[in-house]
Parts: sequence; structure tokens; C-alpha cells
Amino acid sequence: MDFPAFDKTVSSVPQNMGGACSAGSCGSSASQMNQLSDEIRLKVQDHPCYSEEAHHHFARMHAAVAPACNIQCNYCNRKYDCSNESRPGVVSELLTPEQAVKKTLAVAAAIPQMSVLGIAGPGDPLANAERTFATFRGLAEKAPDIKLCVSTNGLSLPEHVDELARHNIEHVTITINCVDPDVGAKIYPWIFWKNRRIRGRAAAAILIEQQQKGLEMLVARGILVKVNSVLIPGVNDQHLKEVSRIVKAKGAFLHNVMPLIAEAEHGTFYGLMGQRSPTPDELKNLQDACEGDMNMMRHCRQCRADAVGLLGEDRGAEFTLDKVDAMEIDHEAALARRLALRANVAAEFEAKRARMHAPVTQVVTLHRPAKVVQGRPVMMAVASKGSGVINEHFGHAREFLIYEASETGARLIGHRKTDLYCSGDDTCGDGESVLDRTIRALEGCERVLCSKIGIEPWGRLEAAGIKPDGEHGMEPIEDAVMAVWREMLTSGKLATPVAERKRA
Ligand code: CLF
Ligand code: SF4
Repeated sequence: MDFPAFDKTVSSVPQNMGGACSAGSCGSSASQMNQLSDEIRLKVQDHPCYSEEAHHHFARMHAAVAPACNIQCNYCNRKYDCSNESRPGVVSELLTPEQAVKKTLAVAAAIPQMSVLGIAGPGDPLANAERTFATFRGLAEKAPDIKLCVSTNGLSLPEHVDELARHNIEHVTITINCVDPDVGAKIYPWIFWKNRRIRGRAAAAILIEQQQKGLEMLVARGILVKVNSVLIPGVNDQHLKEVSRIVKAKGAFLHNVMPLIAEAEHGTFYGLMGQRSPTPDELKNLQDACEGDMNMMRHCRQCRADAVGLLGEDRGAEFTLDKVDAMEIDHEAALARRLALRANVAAEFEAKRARMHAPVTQVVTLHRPAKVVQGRPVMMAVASKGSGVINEHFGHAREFLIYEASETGARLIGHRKTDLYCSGDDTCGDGESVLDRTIRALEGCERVLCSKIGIEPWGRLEAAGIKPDGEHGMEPIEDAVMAVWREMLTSGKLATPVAERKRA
């Protein structure tokens, strides 16, 4: 196969995308991007995890080449062939590096939004370093436009930092759940270290030391580090603010606090012990509390180790090995499509940033209010299948993005998963209807914005206090959210006592 030459230093992305944000406190993803140097913006603006803005437009895939792990977490049980699950550690098909490269090329040919190959399991990528780096080498040779990304528990990170840098890997995630071995002893029953199994507090102390050392080494080499932390109520919930403060001080780029997934049927220690997961409010409150210290990721979908597609969609079933083998691919045309898409999205981002820098009187459709107005924050659910616009039918949505609109602008605060209402089967197996479950998932939201919605769900949502809105189909999400918020404001629906507003 011939692959066209691609120079990584020549980006399709414009280099001059505006200076420092003049609205530093507006809190939107676009404004955060405005505050970055050109060098860092180029690294993150087509990475769906490192940029909230990018996640509407770009896809990633995970190559499941790393079966072994060198530690045990109380929330992990790596199972295979569980296609209904979506959580880290779970895969359907374990790949060799050669198979992984072939699959990645097939995905990148079929999905032009594909910009990142991540290795995230099902075990630890750096406990399977040969397989991980063989995959990266193969892909760098055949599709050098695809960014390489790795997610590790950090135990063997320091010994691999130089190799990561040599492979031109610009994005590394370390899962850091604690910086205190006493907390760690409740999360990690053992680690495998220098050919010995070490347990309890001593194990946690070694792991923490390695994670912190690895973080410092990566930052010193200019590699962007995202820190993932699993929020475990009663174990590290009080402690994660301290984790956030420390990793920021050491130069981490982004902190991603994720909710513990612990169901008895997953067979994990926590699941079997009845350890509860945090509520959406607990997660948001902690993310808000950490936000003062550093950028927080709010759009993580806790992907499977073989996830494929935009965050929130799973197209893995389209790319099983037998299907990939049967595909005929024009790699040159595929690369051209990817580069064209990136150039278009970059131009779109640039136009959006230009609007943010426009004089206030011209910013009538921007997601920031044109002038400071007062009204309480409102949570809204949004149905979107990508591209940053409202383009999903209510009944086709498998998840809703949750935005908080307020006088400071529209802010993504998370997502809520739901079952497919239009699947023809209106029961969830436990007597609750799919619509009932969706309404429950949207608790706290006052509006749901979608491209279309049927009469029955419309009535049921309204009766539950969640007003459907199908007026903003194909509009940019943040603009639409703020338009609805302003409409609520002008119609007097947002008057709130000052004390309550301050608390919110
Ligand atoms: Fe994968 Fe992770 Fe790279 Fe992203 S995922 S290795 S940084 S390419 Fe992303 Fe998935 Fe959340 Fe991970 S949404 S689980 S943060
Ligand atoms: Fe599972 Fe990852 Fe923990 Fe290893 S590091 S036990 S693969 S969650």
C-alpha cells in the first residue's frame, strides 16, 4: 500500500487564531481555547477529550492491545464479550498490534472525523509496553496525521516517558485517585512491582510515588497530561480537591473527575460490596469545587477500551476484524477527507473565536449574553449527534448533553445516558417504561432541546416540568441554549432572590 507523505509540522489548521481571551471568566470551552498558546491549541483542538469544543466534531478510537495489568483497582473487573457495557476495561476483541493498525486505518478511512488513536486497555498500556509501542510505530508510519494517546495507571510510567516522547506522543492520561497512601489502600488491594506482589498501604505509596514522578517527567518534556480520577463516595470524595491542587501545581493540563461505576453484576470488589456511585449532583459539586484549581473535563463518556467513534457513540460493531478484512480502502482519498474536514472545523472554530472578540454590540447571537443581566441558572438537556448543533430527534437520542445556562453563558456540565425511546420496545425490563426512565434521567432539567419530538413524549415531559423545545433544530448548541435562557428571562421565569442566586 502507498500512503501519501504527511508532514506533522505542517498543520491544516490556521496558526493565528486570536490572542488572549478578553472575557476570561466566561467559562465556555471556546473561551478556554482562546486562552491557550497557539502551540497548545494546535495540540488539543482536534482531540475530542482534551477540548470540549473538539468533542462535538472529532472521533477517537481505542485499540485493545493491552490485556495485562500490573495493579488491581477495586472498581475493575476486565471482562470480554460484553457488548452491552460501556466502561473502561471492557472489550469484545483483543487485537495484536498488526490487527490494531489495520483496524485503525479502516476506521480512519470510514470516519473522517477520526483524529486520535488511544490505547487504554483493557489492562494497562505500559504494562504491555511492547504491544503498545508496536501499535504506535505501525500507525505513525501509515497514518501520521492521527494523534497518538495513551492512558495509564502510572505504575511503570517513569521508565517509559522517554519512549513516549520518542514516539511523539503528545497526550498522556494518568489515573490518579489519591495522593495519600491511606486513601490508596482502600482503592488498590495490590500492585505487582519488581517481580513481587505488594499489598496495602505500601503498595499505594509506591503507586502514588510513580504517578507523581511520571507526571513531572511528562510535563518537563512538554507532553500534555490529563489526570483522571474516579470519584468514590466515602473513600476519596473529600480528598480529590487536594489531588486536583497538587496535579495542577505540577503542570497537568486537565483534570477529569469521573463517577465510580459499581454494579454487583460487574463482579468488581466495590460492586459486590455495595459501594455506591456518586449522584450527578455530588459529581458536579466536586467538579465545581476543583474547577478553581484547574480546567475540568465535563464531557468524558468513560469509554470502553475498544470504543470507536465520536464520544458518546459506539461504532465498534462496524469494525470487527472480519468486517475490516473485507473492506477495500483508498487510503489516499481517506487522508484527503480527514484533512479537509479538519480544515473546515478549524475555520469554523476561528470564526467562532472572531465573534467572541467582536465588539459587544455585534454579539447578538453569541452564547454569552450581550450585556450582564440577572437571572437564575437553568439546566437544559440537549439532543445532538455531533457537529456542535441540535440535530437529534428526542426519540433517537441515546444520551443528552446537560448544559447550565446563566448570566455568565452556557456551560456543559455533563451528560445523561438513556435508552432509545424509538426502539419499538417501550419497557426496560423492570416494569419502568423507556420514557419514564428518560424523564427520570433528565431530573433537574427545565428544558429539553431537540430537532423534533413526538406528541406523547412532549406531553409527558411537560407534565414532569421539563418543557420540550424543537424550535432550534440545526442551531449551534450554545447559541440555542442561551436564546432559550434569554427567552425565559424576558418572560419573567427566572426571577430569583439575590441570596439564592449567589448560592447558585
Ligand atoms: Fe482515549 Fe483517553 Fe486518549 Fe481520550 S478517552 S485514551 S484521552 S483518546 Fe476520553 Fe473516553 Fe473519557 Fe478517556 S472520553 S474515557 S477521557
Ligand atoms: Fe483495571 Fe485499569 Fe485498574 Fe488495571 S489500572 S486494574 S486495568 S482499572
